[in-house]
Amino acid sequence: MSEKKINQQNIRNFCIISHIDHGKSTLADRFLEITDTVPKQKMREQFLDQMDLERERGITIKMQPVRMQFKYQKSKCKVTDKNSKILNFDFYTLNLIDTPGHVDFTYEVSRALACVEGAILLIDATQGIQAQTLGNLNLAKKQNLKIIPVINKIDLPQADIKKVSAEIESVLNIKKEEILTASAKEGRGIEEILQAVIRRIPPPKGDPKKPLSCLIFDSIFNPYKGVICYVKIVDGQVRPGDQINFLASKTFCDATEVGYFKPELKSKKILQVGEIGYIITGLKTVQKARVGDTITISKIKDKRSKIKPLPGYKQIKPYVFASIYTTSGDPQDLKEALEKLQLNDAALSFRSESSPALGMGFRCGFLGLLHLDITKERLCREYDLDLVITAPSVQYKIKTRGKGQGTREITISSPSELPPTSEIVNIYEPYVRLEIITPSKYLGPIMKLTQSKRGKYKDTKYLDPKTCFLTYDIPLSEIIIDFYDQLKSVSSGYASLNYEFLDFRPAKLVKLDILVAGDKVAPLSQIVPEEKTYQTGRDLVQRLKNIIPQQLFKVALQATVGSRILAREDIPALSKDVTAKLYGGDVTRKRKLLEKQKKGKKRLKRFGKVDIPQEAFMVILKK
Ligand SMILES: Nc1nc2c(ncn2[C@@H]2O[C@H](COP(=O)(O)OP(=O)(O)OP(=O)(O)O)[C@@H](O)[C@H]2O)c(=O)[nH]1
Ligand SMILES: [Mg+2]
Repeated sequence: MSEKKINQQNIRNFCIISHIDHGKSTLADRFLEITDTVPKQKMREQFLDQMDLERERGITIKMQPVRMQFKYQKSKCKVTDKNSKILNFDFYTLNLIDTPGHVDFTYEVSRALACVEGAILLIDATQGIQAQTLGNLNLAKKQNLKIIPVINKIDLPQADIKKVSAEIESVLNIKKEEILTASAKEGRGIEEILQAVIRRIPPPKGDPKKPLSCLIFDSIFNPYKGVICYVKIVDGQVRPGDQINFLASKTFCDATEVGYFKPELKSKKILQVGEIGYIITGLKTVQKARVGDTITISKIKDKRSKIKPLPGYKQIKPYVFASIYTTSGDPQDLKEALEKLQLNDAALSFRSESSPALGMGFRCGFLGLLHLDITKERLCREYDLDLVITAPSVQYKIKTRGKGQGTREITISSPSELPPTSEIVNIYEPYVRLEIITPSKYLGPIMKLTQSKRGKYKDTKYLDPKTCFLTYDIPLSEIIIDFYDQLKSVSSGYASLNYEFLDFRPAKLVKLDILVAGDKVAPLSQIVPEEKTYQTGRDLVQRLKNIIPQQLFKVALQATVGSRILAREDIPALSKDVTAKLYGGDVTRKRKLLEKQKKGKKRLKRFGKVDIPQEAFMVILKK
């Protein structure tokens, strides 16, 4: 069967970007419908959110590419901008990438943006411009992408199209005539958006005659097929059977299959310049097919046309660290699971470590708490592992005084790595630039909140008379835990935030330890600002008291800094036989109960004399 050659001029590659929940995946649904990409009986809401976790939580976590065929008819086109090269009607291949909106997954957005020539910027007609609208737009502008602004959710009674378009015009500097309106839910304005995609976004550049050069923007591991790379063909072409070469990892292998996304994998005989698709490599080691690497053909006839690696992606730095241990299986299984997850999640990092109480485990780096939570869930579900996760921490830089020698700087990502106080000259903690967009009536409570989090006020701008744009420099450790929830609560849900890493700054910090029945529980230690130690310590022991089960003896919970005890709570002794009440009766009932108890015990970890449940390690997260 011969395949129709795709005319490069008739390809459009684009993303949908926006603040969280402004309707990207719902708009993608309507595109899938009007292009007949997904059969009607298979269609479901937010079709491109394929992971169970995404569907349960109603958010997009992974970017998802999909290819559609669209018949463009000039006579139907209501978009006014002129483009003389376009025929009366023609078929176009549209490669769409749906992206996540949550700030933890910005790395997904930036990788998607590097593969396309344009982006639909979606803005909720009831909310207007939000923090990630600006954040994601700036990323798209850095890639010189053509932006198509679309106001969505115009069906809602609170929609204020006039106000939002004035905001887009003044804040984003986009002409009013370029703004489209839509209701992704009701399917209004959808065809007009695709017409604008064809007219306004340029076809991909690239030379079909050059040797293959393609960018890996994502990859997955399939136990039967091996590593599957998601690619954008920048130059040349690739067919099954071609010998390919990964430039950065210096790996050679065969392309066993190539194809595109429907959104499931659909094989093809050739991937040509400008196309977005996949290459199945048969590689079994995940490290060899890194996101950002360039793939080329091994045997290039003309030696002079040596392929240069594509710019790839900035190495992403994790911000939040936590240790993961398995209670049910072999640490080796956990390592393999992390390696496979890492292939599909380029922002995840880990190294092995061991703890006297928990055994072999891994210190993992994440982009935020939602990222940590999602990783934990995926490890449990996709790899069937029982886990203990320690309290999250940021990284610190520490200037230390060695014995006899001068000072040196070390970086730590866990409170247990903090050197003794006598050796510390200075501690530096990470700061971020925090941007908050809020209706101005919540300015007071928001300023109070940021102040209590050690935020340093920088600037206020007015996007319109009733909407403020606030800028702060703030320690990262203060906003990763529950700042977002607190911000939503003080602003009745209206404020939105975005942040990016700034630098490390000196701070007065100390290590707060927790003793349970006299034994230090290292995974519960935290690095906290000196002025907050007393309050944090008291709060922690009070909450732990409700989580750690009663023992046969009295258990003291103490919060300490060095040898100083800041707070103490006691868990009273218990003496109770769980099966006592099951006198007589059926022996299987008794066995069942003991079995259930044993199962519960698996999730407990013994520290000194006391078993501590997993929830205790997460207590720091909930305030
Ligand atoms: N009334 C109305 N609701 C909409 C419209 N578009 C989307 N929604 C709703 O808005 C919510 C979020 O929609 P999603 O499509 O998941 O938003 P998203 O931008 O993909 O969200 P993330 O990927 O998590 O950032 C869902 O409840 C949708 O039903 C619209 O045009 N009108
Ligand atoms: Mg989505």
